[in-house]
Amino acid sequence: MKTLGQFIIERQKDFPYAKGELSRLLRDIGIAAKVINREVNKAGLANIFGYNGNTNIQGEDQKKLDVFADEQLINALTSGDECCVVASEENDSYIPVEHNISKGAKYVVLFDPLDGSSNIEYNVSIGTIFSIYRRTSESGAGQLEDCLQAGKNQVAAGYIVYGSSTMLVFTTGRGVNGFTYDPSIGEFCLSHPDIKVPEDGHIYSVNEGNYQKFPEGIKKYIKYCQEEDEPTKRPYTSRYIGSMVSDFHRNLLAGGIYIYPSYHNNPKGKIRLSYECNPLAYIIEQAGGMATDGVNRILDIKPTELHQRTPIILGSRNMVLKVMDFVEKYSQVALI
Ligand code: AHM
Ligand code: MG
Repeated sequence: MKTLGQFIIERQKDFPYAKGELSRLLRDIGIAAKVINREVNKAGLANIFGYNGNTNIQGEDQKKLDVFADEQLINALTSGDECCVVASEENDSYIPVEHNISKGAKYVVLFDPLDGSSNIEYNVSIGTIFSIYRRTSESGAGQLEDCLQAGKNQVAAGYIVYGSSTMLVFTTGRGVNGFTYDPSIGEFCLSHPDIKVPEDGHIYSVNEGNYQKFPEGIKKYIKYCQEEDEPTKRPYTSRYIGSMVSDFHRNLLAGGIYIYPSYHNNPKGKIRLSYECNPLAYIIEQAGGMATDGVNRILDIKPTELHQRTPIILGSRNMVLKVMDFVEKYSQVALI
């Protein structure tokens, strides 16, 4: 059995000039994940359900657990020496780490502290998603430009899913590895080495309640998924949890596709480019899958604002290619 700590140290040997900063960063995220996991698991007992009375920058009501997870990650990341700036879905602005200026901190971490928060009350899987970049600014504390990098610049990305068991899955650009939390020893242990997403999947995940508002290409693809066709094993199975990280995790292992498209009063969709789409796009590509907004590769999109949203289609390669065909054929206007 290999723990996350052992795995990280082992991998670091492959980078002879690395100073171990990225390893320490991943370890810090792993520790924050354990604390968040503990609170998520006892949420029904502690007074931590419900709203805290505030709204976040996107106008969404904040829940107590969202805020708790956010604080845990900010503390874990800013108390180490590695980060020059962090930014989170729950905060209006980025947070420069002033006290790390003299230490030459070079990493930028963006995260969604608790994805799928509409499910918190109901014992449904939720997760944490993170994305790590090297800074692009030259000096001082990290700045907005460091946070507005295209996803292809990521040096690592991952997520933790708090489900029937808790798992941490991450990539540093050399494959995807999954670790299951063993509460009896308090460690994440390697359980899913070198994850590859099946090229052809049979699960589609989309909020079909919005069907009438979707672009024509997406509507046609959903109908395609529902048609009977023996050779392609259709109809496909519909599964939508409403926690992207959980839908993504299942589709990564089983093969499938997650779609959150634009719809008419919401041309950019709902999902945030830097906190959710980029890290999951990096992981899916590392696992052999694809991620697109319908036209552009997600990892090529250069964000212009911190909380930017984008339509997203990601998962098994052949399923994503199929959606792109439908989009090209039926949606006169590009998805974005
Ligand atoms: P959140 O980060 O505030 O939880 O929002 C993102 C979530 C995704 O996890 C999920 O797939 C989607 O929003 C669900 O939205 P909808 O209820 O519109 O289908
Ligand atoms: Mg989210």
